[in-house]
Amino acid sequence: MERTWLHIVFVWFLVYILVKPAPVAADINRLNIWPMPKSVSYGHRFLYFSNNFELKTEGTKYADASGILKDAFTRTVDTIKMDHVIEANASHYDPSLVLKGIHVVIFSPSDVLQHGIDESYKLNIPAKGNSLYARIEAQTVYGALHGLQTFSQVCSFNLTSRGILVHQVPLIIIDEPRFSYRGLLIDTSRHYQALPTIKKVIDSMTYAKLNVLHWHIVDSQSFPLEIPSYPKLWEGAYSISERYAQRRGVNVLAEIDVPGHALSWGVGYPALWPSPVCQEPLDVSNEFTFKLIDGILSDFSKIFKYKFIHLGGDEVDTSCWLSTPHVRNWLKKNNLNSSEAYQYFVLRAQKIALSHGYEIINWEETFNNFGSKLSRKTVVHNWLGSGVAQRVVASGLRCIVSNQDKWYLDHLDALWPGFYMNEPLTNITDPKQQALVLGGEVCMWGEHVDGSNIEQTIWPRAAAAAERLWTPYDKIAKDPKQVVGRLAHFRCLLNQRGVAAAPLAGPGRVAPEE
Ligand code: CP6
Repeated sequence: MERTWLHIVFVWFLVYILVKPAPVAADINRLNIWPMPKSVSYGHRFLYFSNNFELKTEGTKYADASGILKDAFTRTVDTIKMDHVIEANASHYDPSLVLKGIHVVIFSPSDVLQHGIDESYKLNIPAKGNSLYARIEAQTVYGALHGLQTFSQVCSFNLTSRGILVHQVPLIIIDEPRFSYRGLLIDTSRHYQALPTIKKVIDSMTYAKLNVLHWHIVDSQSFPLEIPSYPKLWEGAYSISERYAQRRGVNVLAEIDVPGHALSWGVGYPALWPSPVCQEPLDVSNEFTFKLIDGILSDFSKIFKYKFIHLGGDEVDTSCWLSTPHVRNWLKKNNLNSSEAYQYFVLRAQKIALSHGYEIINWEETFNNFGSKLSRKTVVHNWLGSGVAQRVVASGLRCIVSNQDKWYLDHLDALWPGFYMNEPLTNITDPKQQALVLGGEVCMWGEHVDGSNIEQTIWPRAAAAAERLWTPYDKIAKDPKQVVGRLAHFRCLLNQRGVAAAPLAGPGRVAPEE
């Protein structure tokens, strides 16, 4: 009898071990930070996230007069409380271990946001002690903001304890971006984008540590922008978004694309059109064209404090300049053919931008056609194909990578593994030339998106590029399959934060594993 009971217990024990259900939710023991930091050392213990989680700033050199840190801290706590990643097997925590808050120490007093500022941070979460605080150290407040984002990703809601747990402790992270320019293009010309939509895009960028919003403000289709010097161009406001982005560590790169892609300018000022049947490129023969560009850039310089301005210069078809009599006469008088006139236009616009204190970004056609004539303060923005970056940096100019077959979000059939695998330094081996590649940018052209679908078109693919731009090369997975679970987790986090990121799986896609 006794032997039979023992037998039964033993058999059931075996059955339990063999058929124990697999955890259904995210594996809390996997480090689910996206983008992966430069250096991480972590344990497998848990802390309770205090109900009165607080910010301490003793010893900091940064006064936070404008409340950037305080507001970011409040947003972080709100976000953590919204994130409901429920994990299955966090059974071994000690309820007496409570994380009371974060102690943030910033060494620079300045809150100036600019290209190339120090974005590094250290995050340390101890696992033992009487009074437990996480600690973030950073040179600038914007580095500290990245630290808060990373912190939010090691917190999750636990169903068993009905509270938030901080996991992977003890945790020590030392982090900084690989590239200083990590951009996302949005296009407000082809479809109207409401201010709340743009603000939400900015918020979601900070989750993936993207730091440049390239705002393709105007194009042929519309001029949704107020220019105080030229009131007939007025249609909408932009200063609020600029400030909103700056407080979140996101630079705003404003673009006015000239001389092509500018038909809409002539709706209010028809003199900018060479003729009623030739409405673009802008009239190169008219002084008013350049006076107006000067007025726009003068107004921009009061609002857009990023050191770069984007002057476009792409897809310029000059054929109707030649068929417009007064422009043709002007070309003849100045002894210019039409491609020389295109060069004249771009270089003159560059000089105007320089006179307002800006450095310039131009699309790659300008480099391909007259690269040696461009201002040395030009950054060439690649979009046509690969190989250009190599030639740009060999010529000593700086470059941003966005090749259309890899990083164009409006190519809806382009899949996230392709975004993940696009390497900006392909075939660039000389460290001096590598340093001229400022980074890259994913482009969300607006022909097919508006507020109804912009989020799921940007995410999660932009996140794949964000890791490529943030994480050191030697820590980037060689095979996207190795990161699919972690990316699926990040996508889920975006959903919980109210961002409609699309699923990773689908026909031909690498399937999520959770
Ligand atoms: N608008 C402007 C666009 C594009 C460019 N400039 C574009 C071209 C080809 C593709 C996607 C977008 N819509 N102003 C090129 C930089 Cl495939």
